[in-house]
Amino acid sequence: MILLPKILITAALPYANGPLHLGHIRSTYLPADVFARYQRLRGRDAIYICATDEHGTPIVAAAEKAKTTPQEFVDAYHAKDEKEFRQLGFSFDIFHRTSSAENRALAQRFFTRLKENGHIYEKEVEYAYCENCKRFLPDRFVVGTCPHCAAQGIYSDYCENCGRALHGGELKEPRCITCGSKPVSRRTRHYFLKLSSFSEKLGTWLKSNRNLQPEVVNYVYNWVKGGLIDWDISRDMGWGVPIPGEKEKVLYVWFDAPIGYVSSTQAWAEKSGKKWEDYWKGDSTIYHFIGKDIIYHHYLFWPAMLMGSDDGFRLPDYIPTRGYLNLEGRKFSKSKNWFVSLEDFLREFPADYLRYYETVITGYDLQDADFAWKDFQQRINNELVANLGNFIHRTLVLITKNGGKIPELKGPDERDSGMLDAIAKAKEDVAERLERVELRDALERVMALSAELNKYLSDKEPWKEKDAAKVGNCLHVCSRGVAALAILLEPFLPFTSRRIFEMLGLDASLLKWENIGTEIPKPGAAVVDVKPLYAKVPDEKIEELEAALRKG
Ligand code: B3M
Ligand code: ZN
Repeated sequence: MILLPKILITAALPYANGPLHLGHIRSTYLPADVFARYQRLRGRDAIYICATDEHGTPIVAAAEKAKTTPQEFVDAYHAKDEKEFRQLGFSFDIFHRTSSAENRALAQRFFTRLKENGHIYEKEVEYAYCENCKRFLPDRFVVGTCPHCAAQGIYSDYCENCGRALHGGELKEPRCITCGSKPVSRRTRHYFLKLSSFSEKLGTWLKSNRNLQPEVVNYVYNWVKGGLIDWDISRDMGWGVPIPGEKEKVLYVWFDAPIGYVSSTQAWAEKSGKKWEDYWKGDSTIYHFIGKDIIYHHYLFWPAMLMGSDDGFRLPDYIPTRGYLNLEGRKFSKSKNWFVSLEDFLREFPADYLRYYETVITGYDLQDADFAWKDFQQRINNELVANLGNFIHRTLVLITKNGGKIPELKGPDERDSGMLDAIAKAKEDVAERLERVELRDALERVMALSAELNKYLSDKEPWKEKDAAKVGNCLHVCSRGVAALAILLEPFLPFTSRRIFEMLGLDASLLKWENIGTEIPKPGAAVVDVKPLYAKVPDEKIEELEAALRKG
């Protein structure tokens, strides 16, 4: 038996605290899905793990606002997220939850081990308390001004302007989010992870792991050099993973959230008769896809937890980190109604339109991108419809008119053979880019192949050709181009890919990387139910969507 290399792919766990929008999928769920699909096409043992992040003040605050309980609230959003992710074709092996029994048990185990290993201590602290609401005010229960960059309206655990994790009591001009009063200070006992004592190990790891993006490592390394502050991992509240031996304290959501990657793998392994340790503790490669707002947590907290638990865990191999998505030049904001939800989008357009557009505007870097309806329309109409859709449809219609069967290749001329070579070359180029997680470049390379095929077909003009063998050769080559495109596109546009396979009468079991450029479909096979793949996005639709956005 050949042992396949194991690949573990995770995408940051979405908070189950509100509807997903176009920005959510761009940096994490979509790139991770493209990558996971590619790995599976190569026949590798790759799993894609995700879950909803269901603890913490973001959830409690949102549930209170919606006048419901945290449990009911997360149940509803877990189901909604799962449904929308499925509609987008995200191929999770499991979409689990951090409130699961597995996650609770594993988070408690991490806590206990870290404590036994001397990495956790208890300390009395002064903590923000609202006398009006009669509760402590951790994290998102308080807003104020960032002590580092002076940005306003910042939550007390993280500054979304300068990207720093904040510590209790640091926030300037704090206010209770519920009643707006100024919190007082109360003493309470908290648990701290000695992050400071991991500085050296973390620094060494950051410098030695060559797979990490240098632009990220540089600034994380500066944080380490600047001195890491011990991390407060307990909260005085009821919603969360209970701290062993405590009555009214739970673990900070950022402690149990990354553990959700592991516990969800455990739940998947349990169901599918696999060993989760093979992916987390064995000879595997671990990829955590994240957005740039959670760098601190994945490059420092999480590796420190893994190191300190001393439980045989691998450290992350790759942490592909990408920038944010804006909407027509401004930040997405639900409260300001500057927002397009996944649900809204999927009501108007096929999932592959979004997968296409977001991939072509996203590089492997921290750059932000902009979702603009007009740009979206142009990309879809000029690239997806006019290049890809047009080539495939022309080919299949010509084959239909020519007897409806894939012709044989008999004595190809130089141009025919050259086109087949170009398909083989594209296969290599695309693979090389995908291995490096350069997904946009890979998709651009597939589109370049499609353009080449289009040109080949136009230059050959089989509709004018009298020599039946020449016509046959051209359509044979084009049909192989169509099949190759279907496989090359599968990671990016899975719905398109399957539809092409149906029209070529190909079985889905042939969707394998190794079949790119081979003689599929076989000569003599019939094309089936040929229809255009795409429809143009009309001007009126874009005007309508722009107007809806501006109206709020
Ligand atoms: N839920 C924050 C976010 O949605 C957080 C990610 C957890 S990943 C372990 O970006
Ligand atoms: Zn209050």
